[in-house]
Amino acid sequence: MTDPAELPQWHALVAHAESSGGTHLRELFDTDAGRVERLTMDAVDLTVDFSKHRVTQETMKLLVDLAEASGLRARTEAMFGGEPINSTEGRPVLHTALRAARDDVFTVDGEDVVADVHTVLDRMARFSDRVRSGEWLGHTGKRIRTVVNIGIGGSDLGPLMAYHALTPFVDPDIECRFVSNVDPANLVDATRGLDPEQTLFIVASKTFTTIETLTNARNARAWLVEGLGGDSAAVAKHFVALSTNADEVGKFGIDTANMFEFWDWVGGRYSFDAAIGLSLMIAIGDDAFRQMLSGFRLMDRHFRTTPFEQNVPVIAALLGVWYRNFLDLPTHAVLPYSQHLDRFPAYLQQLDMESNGKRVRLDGSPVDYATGPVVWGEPGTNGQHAFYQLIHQGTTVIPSDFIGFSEATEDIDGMHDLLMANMFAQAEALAFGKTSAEVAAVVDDPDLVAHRTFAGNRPSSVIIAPKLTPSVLGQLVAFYEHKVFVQGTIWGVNSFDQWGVELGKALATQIASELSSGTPDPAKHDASTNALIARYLDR
Ligand code: G6Q
Repeated sequence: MTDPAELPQWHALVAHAESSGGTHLRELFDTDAGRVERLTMDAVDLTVDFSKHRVTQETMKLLVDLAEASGLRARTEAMFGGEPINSTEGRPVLHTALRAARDDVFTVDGEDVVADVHTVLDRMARFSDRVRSGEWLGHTGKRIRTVVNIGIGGSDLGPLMAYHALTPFVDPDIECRFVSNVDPANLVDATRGLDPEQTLFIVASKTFTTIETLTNARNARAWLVEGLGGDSAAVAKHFVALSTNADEVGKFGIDTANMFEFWDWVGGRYSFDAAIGLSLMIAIGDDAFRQMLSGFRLMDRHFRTTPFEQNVPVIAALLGVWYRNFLDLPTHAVLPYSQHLDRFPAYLQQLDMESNGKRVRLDGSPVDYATGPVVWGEPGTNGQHAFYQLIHQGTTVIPSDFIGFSEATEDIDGMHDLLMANMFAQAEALAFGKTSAEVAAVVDDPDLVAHRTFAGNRPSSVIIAPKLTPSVLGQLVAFYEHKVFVQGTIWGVNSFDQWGVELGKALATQIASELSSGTPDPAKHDASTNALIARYLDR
């Protein structure tokens, strides 16, 4: 397949970066009066100010040329058209069908899947209504007060992130907790203080073979049965499953009537708008959940139909490619100015790094250019008092996304203005800095001038939406999903597999049997691992 680094459009960007990549944002703003208007774009309810990026009109044109040359249009249509673009697993990639309207059509092997999607959504809605209203009763006849989602990776990060994000929409009578880690502390903490009679466990696992999830689920079942006097019939009213694998769900002992299915054309990290979102739906209700889906759908339409020059996920992706491949910047920060988005950076970390952390192209040939960046972040303003020092004055330039909202979901005495003032100030300071002449004019001690100078020229996007509603959350997530897809397309990698997790899993299974039997098998490992195992067993 085509090596993108061999394309003339790539070479043009290399040359362009050499000749103009260092131009300071101060100069870019001083010489281009139309810049802010031209580089501020709308997508549904999101407004994104891309003007503080180190790009000119020429840069943007060359990047769009690269997108065209990469076959982005054809691959986008192949994704929406249900073609098996996840070629290493031979599967279509149709998370966009999960938020289809009832009369939309998405086909897999010639069969429309939208009716199936809505059948499951309607079942989820009936179930969550029953739990929320108190009609669904536990084994001893009491209503459910706590829902514990047991899942990991894509079966955890999405519902957890969204549950935090939509806190103001959560039913105060039902609490959700999340167990993911095989560290026993996670399950112990999540069940602490809970009444088994009023607890519902949701076992969320696409494959239903994930060791962490099944281990936690088995121990949760033991906790429940013991708490209910040893009656294993209690499982029926206290365990439901979210999975593609009915056989394994049945073997675990959950009635498949209490299983909410999804399909192998949904990747784990793209699945919380499918059945994996059941805990969220119970928390916020069916209506709010569907508003979230409509937000996803509106962003899908923006992505599929808007010309590249105004297409917000495409532009965000191209800027990321510009920094990663042409200005050699290895990381990307996501900095939400919203406490409710505290898990959003972690969620995006998986979405981006598991999707584009690849070193071979679709055809298996090695890449000779950088692919996915390291994605990281924390909410502001907290990050300002911790790691922003490095973003402002460190030796690594870190392109950043600031995310904020015009209106607080719940304000107290103007606090929201202070929050947003900080966000605007950070983006301004990063871009324009403070010159040594400006510092010298106000600082008495000349020895401090260098320390107090800010070079600036540090790029960021500022993403603003009216309010963090379910619809806006859907829009934000779909925006990043499509951004990641565009970058994967340009790099020619498969953004939908994750073979990188396999080797560690296989080795852990081997070592787990050595630890539980107390019998190390040195022939299986290197000297360092053998020494660590021996030390652990010598406790
Ligand atoms: C996501 C990955 C991975 C997956 C977990 C859980 O895209 O595939 O994070 O979600 O490994 O897998 P199960 O849902 O099958 O338990």
